[in-house]
Amino acid sequence: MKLGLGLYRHMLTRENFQFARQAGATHIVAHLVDYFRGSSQAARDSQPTGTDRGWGLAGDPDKLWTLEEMMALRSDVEAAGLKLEAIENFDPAHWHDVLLDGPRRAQHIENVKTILRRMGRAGIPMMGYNFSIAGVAGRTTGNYARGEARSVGMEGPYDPPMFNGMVWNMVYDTHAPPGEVPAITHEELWRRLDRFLGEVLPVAEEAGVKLAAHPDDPPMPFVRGQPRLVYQPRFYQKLIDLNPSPANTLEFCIGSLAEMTEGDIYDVVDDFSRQQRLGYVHFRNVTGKVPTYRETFIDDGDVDMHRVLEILKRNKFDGVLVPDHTPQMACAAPWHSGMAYAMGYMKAEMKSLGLA
Ligand SMILES: [Mn+2]
Repeated sequence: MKLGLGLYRHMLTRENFQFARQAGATHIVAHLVDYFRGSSQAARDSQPTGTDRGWGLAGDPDKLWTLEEMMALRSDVEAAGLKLEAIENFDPAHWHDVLLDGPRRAQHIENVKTILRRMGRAGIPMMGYNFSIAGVAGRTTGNYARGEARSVGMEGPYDPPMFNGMVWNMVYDTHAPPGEVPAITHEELWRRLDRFLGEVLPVAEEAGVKLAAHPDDPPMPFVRGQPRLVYQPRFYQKLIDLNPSPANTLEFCIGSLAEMTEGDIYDVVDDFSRQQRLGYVHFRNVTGKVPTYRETFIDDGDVDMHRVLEILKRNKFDGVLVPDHTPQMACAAPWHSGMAYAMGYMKAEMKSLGLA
């Protein structure tokens, strides 16, 4: 089992790679989407939360991530003594009509295939994604965590309408006509996912890249009136069963899974790690369940993280764990200190189990 760190796009710097290495990480998960672009949010050093207009503006629809930039990123990561394990999340600008089943769908499927082929050539083995229309929306921030640390949570359902030109909690079209994105059914969303996996997984396999699906965050049946796919653990099984490709794996988020109202988190970890379907793991803790939960320090939530690691060890999971999110600590470097705390804890737990 390996310790990694996830870095947002603007954090993909030599200094942060060194920081990751210093905190004991051996792997990096890189976000290439700039979630904060054009946003009024001041805090780029925290996870994005946004407004009812989403996090920020999606990227350039005509500029896919190039092979050159992927190779440069990999080489920068390796220069710091680390490995680049995954890219996390597609840019809504590149694939919005796959999610929305819109007029540019065929082009957007080609975009995804092109990205996967380039990742394969650049030697990046994993692509984390989240097949969601409303995306990571509806969370609040507050001094929720131990010692009044600033953290993220949910305080009830979130169903304001989703404006035209938005998907996945970002704006991809600033000139979209007024109005709302019509709601679809859960069945329709599953149909879209099935079609996507059927078209894209063979290309992923050929490229030597695995797709890894994040569950819904927050795991509500609906957000902004839009249905969600994986808001209970049993829907993760449905996703796996949709397509037997070995490239059909999970971006296994302990936090989101623990926020779900069904299932026992330890059984869930056992179940999916036993099936060898974990791509990589978001290793974070939480207290409460939807629609009222709070993200906590790693040792301070409902989940016994040591027990989770024991189960992963027993089932011989050999992939990467990243802290995902942590509360912000009261100092000059709130994000970094939160991450350093989580990684130190993880490293110690892994050592105690003979895993690091
Ligand atoms: Mn996560």
